[in-house]
Amino acid sequence: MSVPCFAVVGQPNKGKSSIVATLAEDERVGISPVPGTTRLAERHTFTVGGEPLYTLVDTPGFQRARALLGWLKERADDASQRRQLVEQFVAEHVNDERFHDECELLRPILEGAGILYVVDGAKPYGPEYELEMQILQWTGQPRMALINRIGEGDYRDDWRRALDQYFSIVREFDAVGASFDTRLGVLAAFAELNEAWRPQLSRAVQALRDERQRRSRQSARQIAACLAQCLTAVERASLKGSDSRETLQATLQDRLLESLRGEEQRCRRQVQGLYRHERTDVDEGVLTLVSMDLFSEEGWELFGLSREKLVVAGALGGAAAGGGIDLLLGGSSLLLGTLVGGVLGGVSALLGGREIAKVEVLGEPLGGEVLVVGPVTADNFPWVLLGRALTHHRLVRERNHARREAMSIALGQETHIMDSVTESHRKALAGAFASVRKDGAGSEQVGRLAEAIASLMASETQEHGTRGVP
Ligand SMILES: Nc1nc2c(ncn2[C@@H]2O[C@H](COP(=O)(O)OP(=O)(O)OP(=O)(O)O)[C@@H](O)[C@H]2O)c(=O)[nH]1
Ligand SMILES: [Mg+2]
Repeated sequence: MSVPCFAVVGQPNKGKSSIVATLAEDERVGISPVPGTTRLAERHTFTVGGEPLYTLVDTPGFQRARALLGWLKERADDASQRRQLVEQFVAEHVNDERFHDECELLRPILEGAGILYVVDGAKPYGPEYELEMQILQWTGQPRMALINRIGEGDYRDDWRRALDQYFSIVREFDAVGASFDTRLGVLAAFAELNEAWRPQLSRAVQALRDERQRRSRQSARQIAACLAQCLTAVERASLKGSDSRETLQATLQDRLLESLRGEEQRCRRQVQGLYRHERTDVDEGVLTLVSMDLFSEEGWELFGLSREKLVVAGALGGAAAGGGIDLLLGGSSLLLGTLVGGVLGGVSALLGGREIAKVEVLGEPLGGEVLVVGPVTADNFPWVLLGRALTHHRLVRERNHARREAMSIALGQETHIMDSVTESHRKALAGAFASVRKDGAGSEQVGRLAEAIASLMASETQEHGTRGVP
């Protein structure tokens, strides 16, 4: 069976390429405010697990609809000849620069693609559009119209009245902001266009749903692995060299922070990869707010490091780890915060004087001593990391592939993970954190953590549905 194929057509700059990018989940599609960006018809096939589900063809906009329709009308005696005439037009004008764009956009339709005609519902309707609609009608292919509003104006009712004359299905579709459910709705509407496509498109809708769940579960695993790494990370170096202990300790602390940041970055790239948003990752600046310094006070505040919340997190997650380690070290641990300076000092103060990370000197079997910095023992640390990871995941999951601007979190609007986590999730997570801290980042501990995170994500999705970022 051939893969259902749709040509996305319309005037220049109406969001055709944006619709292709969103529906095909392809962030490489060229989109820009400059009219005439798309010059050639280009196929984008949406696949899941290597299986092609449907194809969208991005096309250049109509440029000379009046001349084209004039040509057709001059030659048509009756309706039965219309399609054949459109074919003849394209055959005769392949090398005619004046009709380059028309030939490009008509060719995939004549090859069997369904038509998705895109208009901008923020701009007034005008009779010039009718020329295009007639040309499309003459191809005889199944047709559907999408009203994409670019801007504040609202002429949707006028558009509907006109489009209803030429298209069996008319839908509104926000190319840039459409939710996952809206996307599925459009695919279901495609299925109504042509009986033959129905089984494959139903399959595509199901595959998309399954894929979305798979991505969530995989993301939970990635986040769990990242958290486990961060909770167990240590840096060590021999005290033999010429550096003073203070200098060496500062170096190791820097290295530890660097490795934690690296771990978080790596996790984000993996999550974005799962959602086909690899490109967003290329520009680190794109994630400015999300990628804020792990150890700056703002970073902690972003996820609501208030005293009460800290107490909650501490009581549930950190009591065993914190107390146990202090005992184990017999007082040799130091307050990492006081050493890193003001910024961490602030955090440390909030922590009520408890250490942020372990620092100790160990004897080596062959003599000499090593300085070990880490792991981070602060109670709230895993919660902060998890809050950041979940926020990032939510942004990525809801982001359409037509968006080209930076992905950012509006500071202060984000709620703390503690506010939305139920008691049972909180307990499961706290237990999983404690077990990683106690027994290390082995597959059993990571698996347990992944399960707790996946279960939290699933409840979030149920609560928020598949709407945008809360
Ligand atoms: N706010 C908003 N902007 C949109 C929407 N759809 C498209 N745009 C913007 O409109 C501009 C044109 O979008 P494209 O998808 O490149 O339009 P096109 O129809 O493919 O244009 P050509 O290839 O030039 O024919 C881009 O700057 C998009 O970001 C939308 O739904 N909302
Ligand atoms: Mg385009």
